[in-house]
Amino acid sequence: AEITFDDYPFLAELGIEKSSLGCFHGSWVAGGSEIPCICPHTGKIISYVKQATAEDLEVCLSKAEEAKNVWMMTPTPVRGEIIRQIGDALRAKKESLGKLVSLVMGKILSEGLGEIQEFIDICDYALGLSRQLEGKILPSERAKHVLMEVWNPLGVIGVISAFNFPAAVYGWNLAIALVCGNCVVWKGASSTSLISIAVTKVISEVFAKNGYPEGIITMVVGPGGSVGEALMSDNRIRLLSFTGSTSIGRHVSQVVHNRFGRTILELGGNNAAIVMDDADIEIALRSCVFAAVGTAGQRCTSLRRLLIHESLYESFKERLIAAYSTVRIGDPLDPINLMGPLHTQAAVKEFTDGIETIKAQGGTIVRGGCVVERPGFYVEPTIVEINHNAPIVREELFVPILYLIKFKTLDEAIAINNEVPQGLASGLFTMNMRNMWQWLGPKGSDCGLVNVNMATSGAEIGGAFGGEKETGEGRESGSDSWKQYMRRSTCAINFSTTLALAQGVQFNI
Ligand code: UN1
Repeated sequence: AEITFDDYPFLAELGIEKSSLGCFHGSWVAGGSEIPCICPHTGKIISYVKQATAEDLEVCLSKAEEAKNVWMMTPTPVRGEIIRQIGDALRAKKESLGKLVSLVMGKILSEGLGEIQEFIDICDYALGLSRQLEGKILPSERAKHVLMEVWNPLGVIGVISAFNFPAAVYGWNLAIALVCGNCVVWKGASSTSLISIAVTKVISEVFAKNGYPEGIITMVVGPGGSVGEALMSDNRIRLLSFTGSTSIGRHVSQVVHNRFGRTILELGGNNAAIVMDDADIEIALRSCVFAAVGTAGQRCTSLRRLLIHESLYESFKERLIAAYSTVRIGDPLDPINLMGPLHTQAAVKEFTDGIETIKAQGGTIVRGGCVVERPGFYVEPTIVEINHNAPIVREELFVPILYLIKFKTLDEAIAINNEVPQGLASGLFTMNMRNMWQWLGPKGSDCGLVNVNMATSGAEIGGAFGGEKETGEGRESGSDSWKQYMRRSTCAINFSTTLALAQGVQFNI
């Protein structure tokens, strides 16, 4: 079955057709096989996309190599102005793009719109950066010498993004990479290819309108095995930013590092929040429900493990169960709903398999646990009581299953927070400053995102986003993440009339 296009006028507004070509390098092409794009709410086909081949990717790469000569020589504030225009073009289409994200990915409209807002925000941020990408001048030990740092673009970078943030994660990488003077080759998730296409249309128009060459931004929809591998192994890609599973990330890391390319890896999370006995319970409750149920548990920052102090364990559990019951599930485009479907049928299987494993490992389902009998890929948001040592608790299930774990002391809770292989997001609810500073310090949370009175999801673009351990490496978005998208030259300059060697070395010829 297929959807009726007339029911979704925003598709036409965004130039989406019944059949699209999945590669852009100035023109739309694609020589590969066709894949359907499925709506997770109904299970119906939205439209078809023809995938790119390795040959199509090759054209993207060679055009990018060509275009970098223009883009990297464009003054940084002028690049900033182009990014400002990209932000404005996204603002003009925010409503339709947000709806497309909801239709294709399955997240509720408010989150779909939020994702486009995140893209707009990072454009604003990059515009500001365009006047601030700064180098240092450092003291030299030699008279009349200067040590200086100069930052230059890398050239061409690759972005492989995931289905769950089909626009924003590209946005973080794109805006920062562009302001730094790089061309960007993007491979989004195949199942969200309509979003890659719509976003690329909006952005490429800005470059074309300003008379820039083709190839500054290019895009491919294609199989990981051929197109993805080609992108990873190509020496022209100086930096590859990859978002996805830890197992694929491990492979990406090996391939890219084997050729001494750089990576930013945003892999699995297994995020915990700790509710202390002195917490503001209202804030803790609302924040944890959003983090666990929001995006149907399909954020890498979603709350997976909720650690509750023993003194309020039972009462907090009851309130959580009650709060879950108020979460309306259904059509993500209907604003009445707070939770949409899972993204694919495979995710539903991950959920049902996960529930079986949880039961086999001694877990108890205290709420939910079932597939919702209706069209589309719906499951119940689920709460489980389980021993923190159960093997399943160390894995990331990318579905709305929340583990409740009881603890006695903060030391014990921090140890549980840190005992999993992943290290992305974490949150502590407390009103006690001693607890807070312990949490933020060397013996506190070992994650990349360490929150207080806030659960694990919903980071702002101004900070550096990323994790530790099996979550990968590198940071995206704000703070000084831009440095990863540039190469640093340390420049030693002699303006004296003699030759002086460092460390006082004498070498008389
Ligand atoms: C992701 O799930 O891949 O912090 C990214 C958040 C969002 C980004 C999540 N701003 O939850």
